[in-house]
Amino acid sequence: MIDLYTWTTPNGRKVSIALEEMGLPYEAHVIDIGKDDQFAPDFLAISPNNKIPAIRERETGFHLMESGAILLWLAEKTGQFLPDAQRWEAMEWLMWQMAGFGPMLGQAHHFLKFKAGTSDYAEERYGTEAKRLYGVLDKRLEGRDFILGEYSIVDMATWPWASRFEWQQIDLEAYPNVRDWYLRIADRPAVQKGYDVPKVTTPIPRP
Ligand SMILES: N[C@@H](CCC(=O)N[C@@H](CS)C(=O)NCC(=O)O)C(=O)O
Repeated sequence: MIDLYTWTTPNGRKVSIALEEMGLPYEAHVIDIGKDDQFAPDFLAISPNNKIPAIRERETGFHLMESGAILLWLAEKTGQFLPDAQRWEAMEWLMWQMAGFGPMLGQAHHFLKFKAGTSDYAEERYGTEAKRLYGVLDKRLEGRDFILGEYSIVDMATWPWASRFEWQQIDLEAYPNVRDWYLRIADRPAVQKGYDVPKVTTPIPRP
């Protein structure tokens, strides 16, 4: 049994989607980052960077923070969604997501949505960077159904960030390979279940 400490954000949804896809038993615990739950000493003991998601394996006490590390651990544990022959390609695109198609889009959320109008410079910088990243993903998906060809933890890491395309002022019609990939994944029952963890918010956005 895996305890998942999470909230209704892209980084949290990566892990609930993976747990659903892998069919692993888990219990989700709410860490409401709007209420500073992430600073509680019990949570900091497993997530010293005070960020969700984090997991703990109940039987062994083994715990992990950082969504990319968690996805890799789950994939290795179950032998699913991390093709041996493409291990380093998976690392390459997972690191791309963790370092770019996540942190940069997070900045876009702040300056294009939450604090729109406060900094022309930041809006231009992160708006342009968001479009550049979607362009990179669109090119990668040319001739592929998923980022590695077959569905993998790399898609599970990347898709939840794309599900905020409206916040990022991204028109998915301008990135047709991304749009088709996005909808292909949105139609998966495990993704729909994982999206609603730890609680139901809005329906999955569709272009
Ligand atoms: N690199 C981390 C980032 C996690 C992250 O940024 N989590 C956010 C929510 S999506 C958070 O917990 N923020 C709370 C805070 O910064 O205090 C990961 O991928 O797990």
